[in-house]
Amino acid sequence: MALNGEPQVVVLVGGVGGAKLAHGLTQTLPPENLTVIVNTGDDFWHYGLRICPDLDTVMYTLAGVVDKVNGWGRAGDTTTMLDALRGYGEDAWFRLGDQDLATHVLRTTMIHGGERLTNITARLAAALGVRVRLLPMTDAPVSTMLDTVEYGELEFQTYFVRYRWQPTVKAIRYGGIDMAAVSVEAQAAIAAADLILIAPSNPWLSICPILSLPGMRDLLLARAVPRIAVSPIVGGKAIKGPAAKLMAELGYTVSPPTVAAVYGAVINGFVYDQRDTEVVITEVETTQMDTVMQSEHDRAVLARRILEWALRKTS
Ligand code: FO1
Repeated sequence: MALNGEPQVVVLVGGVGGAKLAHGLTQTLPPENLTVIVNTGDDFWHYGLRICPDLDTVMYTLAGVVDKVNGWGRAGDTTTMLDALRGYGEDAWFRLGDQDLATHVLRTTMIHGGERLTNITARLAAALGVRVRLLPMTDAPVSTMLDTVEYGELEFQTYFVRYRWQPTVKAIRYGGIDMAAVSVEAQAAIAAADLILIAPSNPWLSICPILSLPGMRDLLLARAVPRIAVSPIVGGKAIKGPAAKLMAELGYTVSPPTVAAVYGAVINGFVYDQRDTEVVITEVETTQMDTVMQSEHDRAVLARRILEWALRKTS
């Protein structure tokens, strides 16, 4: 426990779904008690800029400036630059808003200046008023690559945005992962955590890149604290995005037990939705809740219920 008597919580997240749970946690915990570790496997270079979509989605959500319709990008953003690119005949398939561009320009400038992504993120997040600790999973470049039936191997954003996650996926790899280290900041946060959460993000596209960092699983397993994942599969479907489609393509049953099995020994507790009535999971302690976060109130309620359950249970 921290000096303020509240638990120190680390949450592993991807983009939109993870950002919602992280936001719910900020409504329940003091900012100094929360560390959000974000997937960076979806980062890429685009028009010479380093874009970190999941990091930015979480940062904008926690700063209260996210576009609430899309769940990513900045609210009220314009697309003057994008329209100008199209005027040059560019396809411009990745919608970069004008305000959002400022984030990428600054980040890229700092990267070229030799700054670590961890420090860059801290500076950008602080300027936007984010008070919790927001950490990229690593400072090294990692690229989630999808081997598809239709197009061969695709970089994540090409698969996800350009082809709207329609290609059939045969295999996934995390390029550069062997050379990527868990940052000292992420290591310290995990070492000090009273509770480790895995958000209802896509297991293969958002969470497994984090868990695949060299040493990460051992860091988590070394902590005799509740380590709890929340299922992103509700009623046989993904709440958002390609999780269910991907699961089926990779040969798995689309169900909460598959998610729990993918995390294996990394978790000792699992939350799945109350709508899933015929689920049997024996390997870890489980509980059911309403996990669908439609409103900001839902986020706070889910976050509080998870904390109450996690801190009541023994690991
Ligand atoms: N998602 C889309 O579906 N279409 C886009 O054009 C798009 C642009 C975009 C720009 C900045 C940013 O931070 C995120 C953006 N996203 C877009 C979302 C993002 O690519 C995905 O949601 C995540 O990478 C998946 O976790």
